[in-house]
Amino acid sequence: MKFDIVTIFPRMVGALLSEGLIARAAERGILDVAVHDLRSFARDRRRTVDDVPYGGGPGMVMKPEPFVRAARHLRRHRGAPDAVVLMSPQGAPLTHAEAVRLSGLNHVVLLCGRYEGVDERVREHVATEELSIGDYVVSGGELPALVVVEAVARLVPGVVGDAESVRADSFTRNLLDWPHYTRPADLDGCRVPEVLVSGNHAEIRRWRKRAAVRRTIERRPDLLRHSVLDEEEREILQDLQGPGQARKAGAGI
Ligand code: 9WO
Repeated sequence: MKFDIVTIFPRMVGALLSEGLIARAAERGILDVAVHDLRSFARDRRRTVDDVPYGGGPGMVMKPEPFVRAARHLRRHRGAPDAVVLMSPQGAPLTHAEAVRLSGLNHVVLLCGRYEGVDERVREHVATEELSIGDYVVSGGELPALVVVEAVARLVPGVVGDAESVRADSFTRNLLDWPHYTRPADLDGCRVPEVLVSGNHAEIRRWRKRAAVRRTIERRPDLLRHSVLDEEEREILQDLQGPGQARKAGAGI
């Protein structure tokens, strides 16, 4: 799978891509992630990418032409993309389902904005879609674009060594993870749950399922509606939500 990231901070983005899972997948030829300096698509000597807003107001707006030229350049040199994504707080929320959809594409371009915003015509004529990573303020699209690359790339076969661990990951099933422990078994009196050191694998499996279902009930009851549960987990859910169980105030389930 091929990603192209367009940004005024190519070194910032490149630094995060040069280590870890993504870098290893790129070395192995499974991923091709390229970073492009938006300023190199500016035409003036100063390499200007922003301008004052029409209608007045504070701050600067990113000019459309560098994005238009970047998209043209990428089309010519990297091939026609399947999606051109503008990272934006106005975009559709990034979810596991969205990541799955994008992981089925061959070539995705990610456009990163800065300043007060991006000229609306970039949205309308360059981008094919907009994605948000959540309802909070960040200063630009760079970290959000990296979040998208990482969330999507992990779902590309071969990027994560152990396919089972991708399948087991929480949001594949809309169920939160169970608690994890490693040595020591006793940390200044805080002991690892006895069942995990018992060697009884059926019991361990059941304990983990119960812990995952309980956590989802307590922390993310909104997920539970979409959870994909096996029969044992459904029984555990019924048991935990049974008539004898006080429902958590405001849990919304
Ligand atoms: C500022 C603002 C102020 C009051 C009310 C709403 C507001 N939204 C913004 C805003 O969107 N600022 C952007 C910050 C302007 C362009 C650069 N910024 C940005 C954020 N680019 N991309 C993101 C982003 C955030 C979350 N997910 C994906 C992209």
